[in-house]
Amino acid sequence: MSDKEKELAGAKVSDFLSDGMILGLGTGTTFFYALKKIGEMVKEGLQIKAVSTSSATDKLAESYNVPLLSIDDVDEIDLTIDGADEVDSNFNGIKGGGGALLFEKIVAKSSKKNLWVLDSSKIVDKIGDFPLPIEVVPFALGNVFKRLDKLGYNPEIRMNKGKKFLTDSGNYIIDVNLGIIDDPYKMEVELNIIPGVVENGLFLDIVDIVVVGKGDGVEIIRKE
Ligand code: A5P
Repeated sequence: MSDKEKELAGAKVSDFLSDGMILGLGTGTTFFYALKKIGEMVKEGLQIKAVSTSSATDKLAESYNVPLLSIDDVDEIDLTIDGADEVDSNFNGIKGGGGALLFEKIVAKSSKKNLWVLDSSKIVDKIGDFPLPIEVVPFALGNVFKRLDKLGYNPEIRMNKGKKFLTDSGNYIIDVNLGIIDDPYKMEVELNIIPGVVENGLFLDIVDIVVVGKGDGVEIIRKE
């Protein structure tokens, strides 16, 4: 993981922005650099409005004077920019390392285009090495945990400073350690039909453009 690569990828978003756009704003340490660049461009006169995916991004966007809209105020988002935890060659990924997967997926699926900014460590042959986050309503936490354990998915309740990590929706997160996910489409359905599961961090057929910081440069990979 390299901060320089994150910064290079984040700054490259300038190539994809134009006046009048409605943007989706992701969450995370790589997206931070993208938002910094968006903030600079807004300061220089870029006219955009944006929908945020987390309370952390709300605060940052406000500090950069990026005008925010509620998702209810927009029919469609032109471009959502976000980070990711892993991406494979089929443009499928895992997200939610920062815990914002639910709002991120809602915003991503309401967008005409999705662009991810990454450092080069996030590109993998097959996704699944990164623990897959599953957002669960509090009532079902123990119940869902037991089901995932029985399935052999090595669940762990996400913690933060000694307390259970709480999402912006007031839910908890269980991370499952799967190794390699051979069939992510089957896995997505299998997880989301468990009662009490709100969403999982598999982002399949969502991203269109991946901007990867690589050493001193940036590679742009587009889905055909
Ligand atoms: C937030 O919940 C996540 O989906 C992030 O977008 C993802 O974890 C990537 O974050 P970093 O850029 O901080 O690694």
